[in-house]
Amino acid sequence: MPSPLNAHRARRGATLLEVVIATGCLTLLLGAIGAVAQRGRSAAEAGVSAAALSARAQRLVDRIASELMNATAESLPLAPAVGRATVQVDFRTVEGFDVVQGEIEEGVQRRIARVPSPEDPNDGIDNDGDGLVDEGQVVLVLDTASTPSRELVLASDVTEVLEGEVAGNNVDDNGNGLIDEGGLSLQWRSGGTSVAIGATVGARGAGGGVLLRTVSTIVHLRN
Ligand SMILES: [Ca+2]
Ligand SMILES: [Ca+2]
Ligand SMILES: [Ca+2]
Ligand SMILES: [Ca+2]
Repeated sequence: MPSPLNAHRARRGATLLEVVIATGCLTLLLGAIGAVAQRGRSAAEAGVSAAALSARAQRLVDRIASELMNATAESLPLAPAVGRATVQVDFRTVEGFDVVQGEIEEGVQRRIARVPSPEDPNDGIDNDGDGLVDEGQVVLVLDTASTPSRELVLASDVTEVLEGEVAGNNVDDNGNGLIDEGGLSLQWRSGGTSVAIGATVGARGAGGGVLLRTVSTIVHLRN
């Protein structure tokens, strides 16, 4: 029969063993929870970046459309050649109506243009290592005659060419009717009374691959 002292030691030994086992179980459990949480986080990040990228492309196209919606058709430069699009448009918006002269009052000349990114100059190399080669920005110049120029960056990470297109090969690779169109694609339609807008933005997804999102719309101009 164990003495009270031995019984106490046995009980203490069991308690230590239980603590070791419990700690081991807890470590495994925490590890499993951590792995699940990590997987959940990666999935969420991938989902968010794809959704965020879609939203950025949509916001860019919506903003360009809202600018051009009030532009007068006469203020646009000559239309690009058939089957070609441009990455820049100068325009004037309707500011009011002069009842004495009986004519529309136009505002200052504005410009929407895709320009090279400061971090990734146009040299065929992905200088900033973001997975996009020669991506650019789309800017809105508020007054083309103003010095220094006042401009807003409407979007960054606008690709060099529209999604599916290969630059400079004189072929319509993505089959949208335009040859070698840029990541911002502007094309006059219906004799210059509407403009087709397309834009592709890109970013590196959580999995390391490059995500692209393209949005397009057609806006009818003021006559
Ligand atoms: Ca880049
Ligand atoms: Ca570059
Ligand atoms: Ca094309
Ligand atoms: Ca091409």
